[in-house]
Amino acid sequence: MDGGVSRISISLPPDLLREFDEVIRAAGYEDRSKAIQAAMRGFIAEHKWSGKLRGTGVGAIVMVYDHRVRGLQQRLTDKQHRFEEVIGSTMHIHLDRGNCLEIIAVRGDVEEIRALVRELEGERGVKQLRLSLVQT
Ligand code: NI
Repeated sequence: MDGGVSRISISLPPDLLREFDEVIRAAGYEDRSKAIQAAMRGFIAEHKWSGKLRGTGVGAIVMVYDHRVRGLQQRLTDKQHRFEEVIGSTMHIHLDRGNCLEIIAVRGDVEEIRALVRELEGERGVKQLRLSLVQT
């Protein structure tokens, strides 16, 4: 299939699509397909790299979420308590009326850290989440 294209159909929350369109317009992308290709390449690179890590690591989870989503703050805190073994400390910054930034310092079993990330990013209202990890 060299040079060919595959067409896919995906389902998205309308808010996510609207925000994506705003961002790609500001970034100068001519169409969604090109922007989604770039996003997918970034995603693949990030996961391929971090997916190779085994054993123990140290790093940080950087997360932005909307604290106005009902119960979200409580659920995020509960989850962090369940993973206290890999969390060193959490810094909370109130960004504006609605958004909070949390920087969670992590260390320990990489599988456990990834499990924490999956739990957090699965919550509605979590707008962005990045994991930076280095092997120890
Ligand atoms: Ni806050």
